[in-house]
Amino acid sequence: MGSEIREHLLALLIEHADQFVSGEEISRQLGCTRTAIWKHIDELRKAGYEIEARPKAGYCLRYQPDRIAPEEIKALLSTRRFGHAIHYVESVDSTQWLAHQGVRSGAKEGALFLADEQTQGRGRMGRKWHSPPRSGIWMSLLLQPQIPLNLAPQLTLMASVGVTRAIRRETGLPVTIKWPNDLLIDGKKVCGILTELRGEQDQIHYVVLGIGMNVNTPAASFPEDLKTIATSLAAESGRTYRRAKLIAAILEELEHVYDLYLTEGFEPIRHSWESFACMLGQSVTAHTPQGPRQGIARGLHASGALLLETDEGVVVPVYSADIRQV
Ligand code: BT5
Repeated sequence: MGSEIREHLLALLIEHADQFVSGEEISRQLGCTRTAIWKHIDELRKAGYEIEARPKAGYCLRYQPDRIAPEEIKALLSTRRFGHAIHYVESVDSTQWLAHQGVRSGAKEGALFLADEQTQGRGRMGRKWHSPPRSGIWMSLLLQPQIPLNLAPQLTLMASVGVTRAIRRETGLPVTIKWPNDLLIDGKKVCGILTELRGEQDQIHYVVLGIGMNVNTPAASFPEDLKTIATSLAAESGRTYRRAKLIAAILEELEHVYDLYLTEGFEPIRHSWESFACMLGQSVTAHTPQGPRQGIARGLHASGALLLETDEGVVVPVYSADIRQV
């Protein structure tokens, strides 16, 4: 109950940031006493918010720390279901693990699991994902699409379209997509997407969509092996971003693109994906489990596979590979 009131109070202060809201108005909107409000203001201050209090004028939010606790995100969210349930922890091995656990405890589609730090963040095929404290977005979203198992790879592409739109909308940075799941700025990786699913026979039980994004990470702080291949939104733009605002935008764009996918299928997603793709028309090497293949990246197959035109002029679909520009 207390945290719900605090969520409302924060939402109200954020809505009127840099303006005074009277104690009377707050207690009317929240349906609680002036003493209760004072207690919640005190707690928000302890969490790092600067809230000015003036007799007669009321309360005014002067500074918000870059927190990603549920109330921060919910105050900015306008989705119908994504992110309505948020499970936040300060530190965890992997938010993917939190989400799989969440399903066992009854979490539903749209539930979000996020952390300020991951100690064992993971990428695809057992690779590691560097997830230092408070500088990025490390989150996992639960989906339960009623689609056949063989269409699951389309979900990663769908997600990369949604996340690209969110970054472009919030930052104006020229993010592009490298097949299948890398979001790049100027050739460097700013975000990766990991889709893990559980299913049986031909039916998907659920999907955990993991999103890792470097937001305020200073370029110099990346480990040596990432310095030349990774970047952050802040490193590219020279300014910092509020992670809660980015998360709200990601959830909104993801919900929009997911609903489009469920109602109209993959075709509109395929078009958007191609408009954001960074290597189409270029010579690439696809490092597949069967060995390297060279060709020109031509676009997306209806299944989500990458279409590669070989030297012999034959167009072949590539289902699993790491792509490098030649
Ligand atoms: C990915 O794998 O790009 C998927 C990353 C998904 C991370 C999210 S965070 C929330 C959720 N919880 C998790 O535990 N995971 C998900 P892949 O395509 O395999 O790329 C991994 C490679 O990217 C590594 O081998 C490094 O070369 C590079 N890399 C690692 N950390 C990075 C970072 N922070 N920024 C950019 N590149 C990174």
